[in-house]
Amino acid sequence: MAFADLGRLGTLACSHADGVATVALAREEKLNAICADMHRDFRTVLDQLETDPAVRCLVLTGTGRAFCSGQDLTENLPVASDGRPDLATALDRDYNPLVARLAALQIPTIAAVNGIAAGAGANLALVCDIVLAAQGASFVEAFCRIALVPDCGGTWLLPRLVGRQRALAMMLTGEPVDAETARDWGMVWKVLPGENFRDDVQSFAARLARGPTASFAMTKRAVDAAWDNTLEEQLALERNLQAECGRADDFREGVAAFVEKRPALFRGR
Ligand code: LHQ
Repeated sequence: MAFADLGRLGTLACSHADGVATVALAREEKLNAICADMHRDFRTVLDQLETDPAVRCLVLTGTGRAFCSGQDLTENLPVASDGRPDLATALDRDYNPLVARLAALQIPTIAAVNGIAAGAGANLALVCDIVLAAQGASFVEAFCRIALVPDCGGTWLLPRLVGRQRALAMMLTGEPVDAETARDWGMVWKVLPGENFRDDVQSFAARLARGPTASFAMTKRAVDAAWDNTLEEQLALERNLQAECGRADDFREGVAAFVEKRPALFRGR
């Protein structure tokens, strides 16, 4: 099976066009709250995204007026032997693998935040490579409102994007941050008008899907490794990745296209 064959998959609406896989959270009545069924559907989708060479960019978005309201708070969570909620199991089994697999994808990932992104929903957006937000969208680190710590990598991602103070202020107050502020703080790449949001996102994503996918994957790897590397280590990594790019078909095509004054036709290899 290919990603393009998935179609509507329980709680996720999947579509494929021009190398772009779009996965839309589809539980509108609960603002796309994440439930156990959605985790099951995500596992199926990720199996395809990780292996389907026709997919060269992922767009994660929401149906209806919200992006995602985080964990479905009306759903029964795992229970420990003493009868209290066992949130570690929810993270070990569902959320942490989801975040880790999204972060490890070898294609550009875009969060198209069409409306409110709360709790785990906000942090799922931030784990994507590029966040596009519609005017009127907002981000809420809602965990403090129910006496939880931010999860889904939020405590790792948000301070890196906006700095410690803004991250902590969002996490300790639970105040929503609007799309324009999120852009000014570095959580969002661009804010787009709401009317044509889905078309504009598709055009942007299709441009990335036509790009040199293998070198994009290496760029992601280099940027992610940089957090823990010295400059010297990073220079060595860049050297090795550049050596690999230099041997690839897309480099030859990129240079040929430049010399011939025509657009490059990258095949992602
Ligand atoms: C919802 C939800 C929702 C169910 C709206 N669940 N129904 C990980 C591991 C394990 C355990 C715990 O958590 C986690 C990670 C997390 O994500 S914790 C954080 C969970 N999320 C939240 O705390 C946010 C809860 N939602 C809200 O605060 C508001 O709904 C927001 C600010 C998102 C939107 O507010 P409004 O625009 O005013 O909409 P609304 O509140 O009226 O919601 C519309 C409907 O959606 C409503 O249902 P109803 O039947 O009354 O129309 C809500 O109950 C439902 N809904 N979020 N997470």
